[in-house]
Amino acid sequence: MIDKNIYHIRREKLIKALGQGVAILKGAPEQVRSNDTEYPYRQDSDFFYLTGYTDPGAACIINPNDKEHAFTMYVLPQDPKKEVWTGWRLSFDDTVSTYGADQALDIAEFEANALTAMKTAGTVYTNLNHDKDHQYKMLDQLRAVRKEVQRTGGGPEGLESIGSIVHEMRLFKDQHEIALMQKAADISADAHKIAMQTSKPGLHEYHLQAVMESHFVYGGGAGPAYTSIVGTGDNATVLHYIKNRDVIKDGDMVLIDAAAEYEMYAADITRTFPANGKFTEAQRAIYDVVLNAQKAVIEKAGPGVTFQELHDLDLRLLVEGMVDIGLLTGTPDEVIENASYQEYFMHKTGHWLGLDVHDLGNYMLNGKSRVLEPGMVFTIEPGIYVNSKSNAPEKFLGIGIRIEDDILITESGNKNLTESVPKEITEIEALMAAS
Ligand SMILES: [Mn+2]
Repeated sequence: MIDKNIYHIRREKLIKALGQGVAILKGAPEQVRSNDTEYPYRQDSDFFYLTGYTDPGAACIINPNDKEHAFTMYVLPQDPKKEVWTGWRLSFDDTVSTYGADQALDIAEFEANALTAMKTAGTVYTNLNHDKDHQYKMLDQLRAVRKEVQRTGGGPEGLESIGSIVHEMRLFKDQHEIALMQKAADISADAHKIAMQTSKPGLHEYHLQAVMESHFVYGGGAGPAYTSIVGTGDNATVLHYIKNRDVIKDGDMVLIDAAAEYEMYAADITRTFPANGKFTEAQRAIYDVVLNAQKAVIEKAGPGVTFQELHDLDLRLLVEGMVDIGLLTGTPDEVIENASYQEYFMHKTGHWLGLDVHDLGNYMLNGKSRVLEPGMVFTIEPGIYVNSKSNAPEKFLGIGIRIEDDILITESGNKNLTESVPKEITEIEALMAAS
């Protein structure tokens, strides 16, 4: 049962921002997987955020200039023969009452009505996602409407991304969203603990992927929020390693970056642990550097701090640690200046998290790094990756470590949504020894 009021409040905010503009939005298209079968359907995040609608074949027009029908949903009409194959569809009346629309119409009427709505709009807002067919169609219609403007003097000036309004809204999570994100985090946290308890040399990377993804679904999630990364040994040093086919070898570290999507919201967790349950000295040395940086950055995260300040602290601590253990030479200042750290740490400290795992919203405002505010959720995920081809001391080769948690900014500081997954060496070793 969807709480239509949540989406109504969001549309009200959107309508204020639209001014004379009109939002003409299309749901995500279905994607063919092979021949006549499709990938599991997932709604476009912006479309979902404003409507709560998760089925394929939909569109909507949010038009403040239409006093009677400010919010019109366009959906697939009922068709018993097709519904037997793909699932029951709501009637137009039930669509209106379920989603709080002012009217629901056949999707076949969408394009013509979009054209009409454009004629009285100041600016036309639409989704600029991967659905290029929709965007070309919108441009065609805009061109047609602009021709008339020559004579009438009215009409839209241009096409703008709905993201320019909605992504800023999505950056601030309401209580409803935070509850869903906590649930996604909890399911994912449990799955990480299961993976640690399952790991042993001789299994394959995919065995750990399997137990985790099984738990994502068992826990009520839709499945992975992004392609699961389970990398052992040198594979852990490849940032987006997703093959997950290798044997887990004794003495390897296992890096797992995997998390569930729950009710459209993503979690994003990385943990790294020794395959056999005991850290070697070299593994412990690098791990401590990453963990120390990660904990310090979490400690600092709170209202008033900028995203850049978190990254600067992260980089400083990682570099100091890498110099300390002999992974890098020179003073920390020199290493930061000459960027030699980039051999081992080559990504940012984190990213926004929400409906999308790499959630939308700007990291910079007016050319300056964004100041954190309550309701923002993002990851903190320092890492050190020493691949076997690098110039590091022998003992460090083939060790990749990342530790990632999901952080909600609160009035007083922050809340770590994923703190229930062990990350202290003693905790990890204890959990693995007990299984
Ligand atoms: Mn991440």
